[in-house]
Amino acid sequence: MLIAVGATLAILAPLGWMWQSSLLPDSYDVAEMGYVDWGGGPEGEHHGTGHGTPVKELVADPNRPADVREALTVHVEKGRYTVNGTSPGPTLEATVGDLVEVTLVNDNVTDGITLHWHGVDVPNAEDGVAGVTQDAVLDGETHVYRFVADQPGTYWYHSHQVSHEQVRRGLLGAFVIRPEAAQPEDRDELAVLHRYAEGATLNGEEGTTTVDAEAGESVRLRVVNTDNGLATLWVTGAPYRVLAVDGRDVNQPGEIDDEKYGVPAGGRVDLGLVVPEGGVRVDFGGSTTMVFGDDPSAGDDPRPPKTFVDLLTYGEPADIGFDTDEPDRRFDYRIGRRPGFLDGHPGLFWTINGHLFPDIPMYMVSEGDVVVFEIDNGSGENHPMHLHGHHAVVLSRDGVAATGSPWWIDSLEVRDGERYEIAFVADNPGIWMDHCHNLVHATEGLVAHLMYTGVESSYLVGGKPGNRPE
Ligand SMILES: [Cu+2]
Repeated sequence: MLIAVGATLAILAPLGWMWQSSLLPDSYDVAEMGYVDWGGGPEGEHHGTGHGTPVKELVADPNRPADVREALTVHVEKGRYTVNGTSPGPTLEATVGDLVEVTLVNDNVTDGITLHWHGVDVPNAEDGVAGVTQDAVLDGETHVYRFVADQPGTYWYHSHQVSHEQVRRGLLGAFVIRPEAAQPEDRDELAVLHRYAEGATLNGEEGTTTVDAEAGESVRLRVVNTDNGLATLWVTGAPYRVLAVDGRDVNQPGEIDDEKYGVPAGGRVDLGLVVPEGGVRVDFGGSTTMVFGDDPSAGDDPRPPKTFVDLLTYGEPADIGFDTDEPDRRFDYRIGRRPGFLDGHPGLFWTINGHLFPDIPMYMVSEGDVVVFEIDNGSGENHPMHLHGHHAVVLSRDGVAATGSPWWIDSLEVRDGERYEIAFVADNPGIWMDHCHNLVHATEGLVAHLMYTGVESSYLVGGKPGNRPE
């Protein structure tokens, strides 16, 4: 009897301790959670103790007038979010160099909302992460975002408050930054992929979207994956090129004939193609389709090619502008999975370097550092990893060096069993989320942050605004 009680206690006591220690306070500073990882670089001022620049002061030039002004009003009805009455919301457009000013209006969302400019490397206070870079914008409130659209490309905006719910239910839209000079393509088309409760859509429409294009026209097709999983696309009737990935041009992209392409969750790709006599068709996972001119498949659903385009070898090498041989910081982002507690709830949760949220690394950098991350996924599932505020270049996958065009990403599909090395220059001070863009996984603990020395936090997760970034 005593042995049984002792054995039970031996199991229950540590479990009780694990449960207790997983409980999150009502409000907390992400900069104070977990442990500090200096990545082998110099240890600067510990965050939280210094008198650094507050996140809220990291803004665009407040004296510069806006070139583009928009107002976006978010409304929720029967669990469906709209922006200015539609979902996807209106496509924002700017020309490179414009100062963009967006006024977000919360019409009736009781949880509060924010806007994150996915892939646009904005100043930290404009990044739209509730509890990290701002407070959630509550019912009846407004918030103004200001930033320079400094890189042409395809981006999108979405909520980063209760994002696993609000994004899935439609709080999103595309954002296109055009180059100063006219593009060489005759046509510029957008394909925003989103799966609502009713099914897969393309620019909000189910099934086939037909574009009335003539043979000989060249097309830039901007594909935005707003879902939680990889979007697979393939082209029938003509070869295609990958012109840009995550808002960065591919150097000398070659013609692709018989390969499909995978867009990670949150990622974007610009495809280039020329409409042939007889038309061309793009399939997105089979249930939505875009046809230019006639449908070349003539009634049959074309089968996807067997292999994916591999960006590790696609295109031609070019200078990336910095040296990655001796980085200032080198970090591990090792993803695993194990049973445990998250805020008192038992479950199977993601780990980062063996730790469960919130006992995870705070990756510390200083401005100007060359930073290398090794992302290693041994978790049993794929993870589309998204670093805010920066574009990183892929150095290698599973130890094999990249030999194609510089492969710049803000959203990277890291399949189970894969190991990537990526590098970037720390040139945008702040506190930046570095998380999985399968937003359900983010709620299951796959969230860390990159923080600059000399910066201190301005906001708390939880608290009165009920900030819940995931
Ligand atoms: Cu994930």
